[in-house]
Amino acid sequence: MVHLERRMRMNRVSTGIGSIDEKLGGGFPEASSVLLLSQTPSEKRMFAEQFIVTGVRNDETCLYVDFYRSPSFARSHFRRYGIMDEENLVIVDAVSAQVMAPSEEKYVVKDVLDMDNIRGVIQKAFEEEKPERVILDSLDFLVDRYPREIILDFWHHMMTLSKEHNSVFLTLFINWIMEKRELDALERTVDYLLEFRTKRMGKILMNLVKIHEDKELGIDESGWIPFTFESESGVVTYSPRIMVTGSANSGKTEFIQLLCSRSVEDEDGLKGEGVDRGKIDVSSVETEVFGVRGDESFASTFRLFSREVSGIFLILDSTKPEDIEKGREIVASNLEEVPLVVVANKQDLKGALTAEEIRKRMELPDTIPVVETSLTRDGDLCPALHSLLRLMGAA
Ligand SMILES: Nc1nc2c(ncn2[C@@H]2O[C@H](COP(=O)(O)OP(=O)(O)OP(=O)(O)O)[C@@H](O)[C@H]2O)c(=O)[nH]1
Ligand SMILES: [Mg+2]
Repeated sequence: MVHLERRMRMNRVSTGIGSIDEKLGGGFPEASSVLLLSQTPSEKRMFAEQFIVTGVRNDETCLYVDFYRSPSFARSHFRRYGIMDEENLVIVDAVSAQVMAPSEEKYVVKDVLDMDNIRGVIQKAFEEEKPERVILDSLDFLVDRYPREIILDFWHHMMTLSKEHNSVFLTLFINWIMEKRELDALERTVDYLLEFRTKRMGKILMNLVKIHEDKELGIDESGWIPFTFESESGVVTYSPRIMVTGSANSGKTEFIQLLCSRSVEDEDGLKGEGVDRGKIDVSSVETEVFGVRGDESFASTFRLFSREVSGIFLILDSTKPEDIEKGREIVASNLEEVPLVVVANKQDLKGALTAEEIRKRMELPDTIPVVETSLTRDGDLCPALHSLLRLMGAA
């Protein structure tokens, strides 16, 4: 408990990604260790770069131990984040010697097959530069070349050095070789585990990160958080989005309110009157749901933002033939072929057309499901939701 209180009071080191800092309580605590882990290649490095760029801009000394990229190539990557004072970026060059190229860096590993050489160069860099932030890129490079005990010994040495110098230490690791038991042991030695993966949702390829924290901090692990790179801001997080559209009075608001009663968070009063917005959990990814009336201007506005939408519910009042005509236009304006499900609503009313009749009238291809609902009678959205998630590849 004393330990916990001490940790909570510690200075926080910003990751440079607003929503991640928020979840971490301001950033990683000083002197903490973080494992960036994935099972397949993913965008872990982008996260590490953002972390370094944030430090460099904050006038902190940042040490980047790179076994994979030449220093000039690494620096060109850092420049994508915009202007910064590169004086604060110290690269331990473990690449030039591998390709027998000269190096202009101050710290150079001459022989990556000599562990004493690696350890010596890094230790010297720690002692002379006293870095606030350190990246090891990466552990898998070493796993391919050294026996397990030697790597673990080296890695613990790195962690000790970081604690001594109050540095936040991030290690990148693609694990395709360690067994679960070994990996668990590795995870237990770090303060934070950040898991990365890449997943396709709709047409969008998402980079996802999930934060697991030191249990002593008493904070639960996060869901999967999608992130991307934007040239102005660097790494940013976002929510996938599902659009609910259809004619006036078809049941959009009712639909969103029922769907989002399973909402994970409600912090900005999402269920208020007239607010067509909510959040749901789609395979552990927080997904935004929003309503847009399918009126005259729909096709032209939709063209502008359709790429940012992962799925569409088209809600029809099944008793209104004019709704069905409007629905045809909406389907026709979905040029990007965003996954779409037609919801044949108000099935409880007399004269409601069946899903099959609607399919015929709209001349829908088999790839677009039509699902009957009666929101005010049973409010069962499961078949509609399941159909869309299947199309989005998320079910
Ligand atoms: N009988 C019946 N009424 C429904 C059903 N679904 C929605 N309604 C009713 O239809 C009316 C319109 O529903 P809303 O959810 O407000 O429709 P909307 O699409 O958001 O309408 P606008 O925001 O005006 O475009 C409300 O009175 C709902 O209670 C249904 O399945 N059956
Ligand atoms: Mg409405």
